[in-house]
Formats: sequence, C-alpha cells, structure tokens
Amino acid sequence: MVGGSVTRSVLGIVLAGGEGKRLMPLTADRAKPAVPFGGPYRLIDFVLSNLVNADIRKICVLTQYKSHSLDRHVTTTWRMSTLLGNYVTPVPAQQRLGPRWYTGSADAIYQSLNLVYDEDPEYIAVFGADHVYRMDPAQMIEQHVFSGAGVTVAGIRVPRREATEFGVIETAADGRTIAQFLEKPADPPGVPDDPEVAYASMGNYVFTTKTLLEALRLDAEDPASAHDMGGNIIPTLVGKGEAAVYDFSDNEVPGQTERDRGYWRDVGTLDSYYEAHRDLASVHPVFNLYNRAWPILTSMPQLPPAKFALTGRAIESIISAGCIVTGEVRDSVLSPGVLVAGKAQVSESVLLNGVTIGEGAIVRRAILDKNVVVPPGARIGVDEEFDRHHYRVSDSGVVVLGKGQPVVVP
Ligand code: ADQ
Repeated sequence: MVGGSVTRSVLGIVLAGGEGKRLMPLTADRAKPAVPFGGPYRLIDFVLSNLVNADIRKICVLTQYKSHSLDRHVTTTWRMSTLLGNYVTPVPAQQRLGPRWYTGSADAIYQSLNLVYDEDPEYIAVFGADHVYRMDPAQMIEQHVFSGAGVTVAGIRVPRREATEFGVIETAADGRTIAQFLEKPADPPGVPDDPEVAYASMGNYVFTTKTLLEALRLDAEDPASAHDMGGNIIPTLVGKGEAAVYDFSDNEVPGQTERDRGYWRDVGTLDSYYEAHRDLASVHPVFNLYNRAWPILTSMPQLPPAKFALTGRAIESIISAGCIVTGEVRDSVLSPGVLVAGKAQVSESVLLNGVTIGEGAIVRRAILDKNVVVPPGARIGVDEEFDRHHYRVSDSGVVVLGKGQPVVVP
C-alpha cells in the first residue's frame, strides 16, 4: 500500500459523460453513471468509493449528457469536508474553449484543464464511471510511480469474444510495457498463453501530469483525432513507448476473498446490468456488497425500514428501505420505496425507486425503471409476444420499462 501521502498528491478525474445508449431506456433521462444499481446505489458510487477509500479526495467528475440527476447525486451524496481541501465536484461542460460540447473523453479533460492547473498535482488518475467493482487505486499508482511510465492503464483478462467492446492490450516481453493498444478491435488478439482470452483496458488510467498535458495538447492540434482517451491518447502514448499496464489481478482489497477478488463488470448493456443484479441477489454472490472493510458508499434516503405485511415475503432478494411487500418477491432487487401489493408475484426482476406492483400482478424477468405502476392483475414477462409488441425486450428476453412507462393491460 502506498498510504495516504502519495494518493493525496493525486487528482482524480472521473469521466462521467457517457450516454449509455445500450442501456436505453434506463438512460433516457439520466447519464449512464447515474443509473441506479444494487438497490440504493448509482453506478458512479463504485468508482468514487474506490478512489475515496484509497484516500484520493480531490476528485472532479466531468459530466455532459443529461447530467441533472448525476449532478444532484454527486453534490448531495459526495460532499467532503472542505477543511482539508477535500472535494468531489461535478464539472459540467463549460464551453471554455468555444461554443461546443465535448467531442470525446480527451476533449472533456482538455476543456477542463483549469482544474488541473489549479491543483497542480504530480499524478492524475483518470477513471471511468460505468463499472461495478472494488479496486484499491493506490496499488496502481504505486506501480506507476515506481515504473516511471508516462501512463499506466489498468488491464483485466476477459473472454476474447467480449473484447470487441474494449481497448485490447498487447504487452512487450517484459509483461509491463504496452507494445500495442487496439481500441475496440473487430477481431481481438488473445493472450500468448490462451487464445480465447484477451487483455482488456478497464478504462482507468494513471498519468504523470506532464505526460497527460503534453498528450492532450498534441491531440487538440490534430484535426484527424476523435479526441478520445482509448481511441487516441492511449494509442499515441503506446506508440511513444510511454505506456505500461497494471494487472488488475494483482490488486488486493481489504476484506475480499478469493471468490470476489478480480470482480469487474461493465454493465453497459441491459443484459449485463440484469445479470449483475442476479448475482447480487443470489445466495452466494460473487460481488459482496457487505464487505465493510472497503465500503461502497452512497447516501441512504430518509425512509422507514422495509416492511413485510400479512403474507408478504421475499426470498433470495435485496429489499431496500421504504419498501412494503405484501405479495411475494423472489430472486429480485428492489430499490427504495417499492410497493408490492397482496397476491402479487415478482420474480427474477429489478425494480427501481418507487415502483408499484398492484394486487395479483405478475412480474417476471423484468427491469422496471422509477415510478412504473403495474396495475392490479397485469402481467409482465409472461407472454413473450405481447411483451415484444409493447415493451423493450433485451437480447436475452428481459422486459424493460422506462421511467414511469405505462403498463399495457389487454
Ligand atoms: P468506452 O466505455 O466505450 O470504452 P467511452 O464511451 O469514451 O468509452 O466511455 C469511457 C468513460 O468516459 C465512461 O465513464 C463515460 O461515462 C465517459 N465519457 C464518455 N464520453 C464522455 C464525455 N464526452 N465527457 C465526459 N465523460 C465521457 C472505454 C475505453 C476502452 C476500455 C473501456 C472499458 O475507451 O479502451 O476498454 O472504456 O470499459
């Protein structure tokens, strides 16, 4: 462990402007990092918890797309004591360099460089905001400082067929220097000891400040660049021999077991979002929300405890505060303030804040966004053809209703 002294000289920049098109309709009104996850959390709580637990307490959250809900969440939940100069602050696109939005994630940082000049840090941790994982960034920073690289990219082994969505890393003979970086390749290369596994970038980078400033300056002058971190900045630094990889499998977080070590999920699609919830609700989840040694932090709403009335019961489920269950809930995750009326059956589902399930209704294999009201007796996830006709259905058959979307009763 590095301890507080080095991580305190690190500025955290969290890239939180992603649109999350593949999570529609959950991202119709909110940026992807603001999408609720695991009951009371939002996706951004995972990266912010990791940074703050590692004592990185000067953090700028760069937002752009539909940022209201994200902004509100960050300002209300992540207030830091300013006595020690700590802050987690949302930074909306400010058009400092002209009347235009960010063209890409590198442009987002370039347009926000005043924050870097103000802080004058030695190192900058640029982390994505869309993933569910536990990580101690201090261990990655320690490697970065020790190696003298200009940038260190966090890498994880993933099934090769999934790597088309990621930056893929090939290392030099030393196993650390990145020899090649391919952003979202159609045919990802496998690692030398296993052709079916690729070494993917987690979208988390530690930069030496002067390397980042120089790379952004050159990138801004390049008319052919898309000004993207994974697409442009990292490949350019790899070309100059300045990039190294940090192997996520080396990361050790207090309280983790062999089982949940190395867990990292990109919940960028409806199916991956759904599957990560199914894991949480299972008897022995891989991702352990209850590890208090490295807590995942959020603000809990001021709501009364969950209540089970009459014959109400929940089996293998997560039930948040403010829920009242009179029916039956199985294998599901309920966000705060969900009501499940008598004789209703909810199974294998994710119900976000304030959803109401009417008496005798059946909800199976569904994701219902905030404030959806399922009328008494209605059915979701029972008649596939009906559902496909009226609602969004994911590739694997999960029915998804957007915020407040009316339920169709035949
Ligand atoms: P993607 O996630 O596809 O791949 P991107 O859409 O740029 O890349 O998102 C990266 C992060 O930046 C996300 O947290 C997103 O919210 C944020 N972001 C995107 N556009 C932004 C903008 N204009 N302003 C502010 N923030 C923005 C990236 C890397 C891959 C890597 C995967 C890992 O490019 O190499 O493998 O992350 O998931």
